[in-house]
Amino acid sequence: MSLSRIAFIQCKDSLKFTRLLSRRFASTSELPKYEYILTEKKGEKQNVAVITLNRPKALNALCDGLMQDVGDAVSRFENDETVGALVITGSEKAFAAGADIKEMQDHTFAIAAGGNFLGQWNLISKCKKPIIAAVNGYALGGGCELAMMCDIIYAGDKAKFGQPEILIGTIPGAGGTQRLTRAVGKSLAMEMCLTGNQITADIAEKRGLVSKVLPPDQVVPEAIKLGEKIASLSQLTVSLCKDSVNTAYETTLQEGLKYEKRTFHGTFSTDDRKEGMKAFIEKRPPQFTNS
Ligand code: DAK
Repeated sequence: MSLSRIAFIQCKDSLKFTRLLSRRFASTSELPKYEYILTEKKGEKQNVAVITLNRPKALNALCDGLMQDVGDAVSRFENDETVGALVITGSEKAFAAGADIKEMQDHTFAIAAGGNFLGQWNLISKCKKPIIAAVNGYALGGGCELAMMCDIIYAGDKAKFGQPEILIGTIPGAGGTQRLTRAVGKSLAMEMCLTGNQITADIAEKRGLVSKVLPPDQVVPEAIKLGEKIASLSQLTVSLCKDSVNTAYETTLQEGLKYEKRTFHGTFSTDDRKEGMKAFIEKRPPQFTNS
């Protein structure tokens, strides 16, 4: 009897176990077939990974299984040397309508606070490679928070951003009160978190939550183009730069400036910094080696 057959019989939650098995034996280059997401490599050089949330009947509600899929795919693409940037997107109707309320409804405080409840979420914000959120439709609650965990947000002109947790008796739990406040300022963040009011893509752009608003069918292609541009640069320098920008959220201005300067100095020990400057002076495109 095959290993997977034994697993099927022995495991109470056979579906979960089979998913684990398929991940365990899949190589980095060969991605497993996920239950809740689609993955592909796009761009002329196939160096942009696209993760599409694919749970349309629930408006991509972020159940634990979906977030495990996303976490697993992000980790694999992070370790895939051929990938220079990631895009996370959803459908035209919903990027994601939040964490799965049906899954959470019976949780006790002990379950929510302990164990590994929604434990995969942190993997996204810890990824060293740039992640672009390509948002169409609803980005609500955990959906808005997932987009904000990404490094850049492109939005379709019908996208809606909101933190409606207050309407179901709870508060944002994955950055809605923190990242949103830093992005749009206290007054608008307060209004959104205290009322559940949604904002349009235009307002989100005006307030700095998203960097570009596009017609819905252009959001993913433009995000991929942006990813290609980033992927064409030194991946080593890109990850240092991402780290330095993120440090702005974690520290004082003086400490941040010191960190930035040290990182800048550090680039002088890399081949790619030498090559970049040499290529500029020789008026030719640089050949980065990520070293
Ligand atoms: N969860 C589960 N199912 C959902 C859902 C959600 N968040 N959002 C939508 N659905 C389901 C609906 O139940 C419905 O399913 P059926 O009834 O057909 O079975 C289907 O998707 C279609 O939804 P509607 O019929 O409601 O569609 P409408 O177009 O009328 O309305 C809507 C769309 C997005 C306005 C509405 O569905 C809505 O208000 N959804 C809920 C939005 C919401 O409250 N989101 C916040 C959830 S709390 C954490 C990480 C994350 C979080 C917290 C902590 N840690 C790491 C600690 C996040 C928390 C949240 O996001």
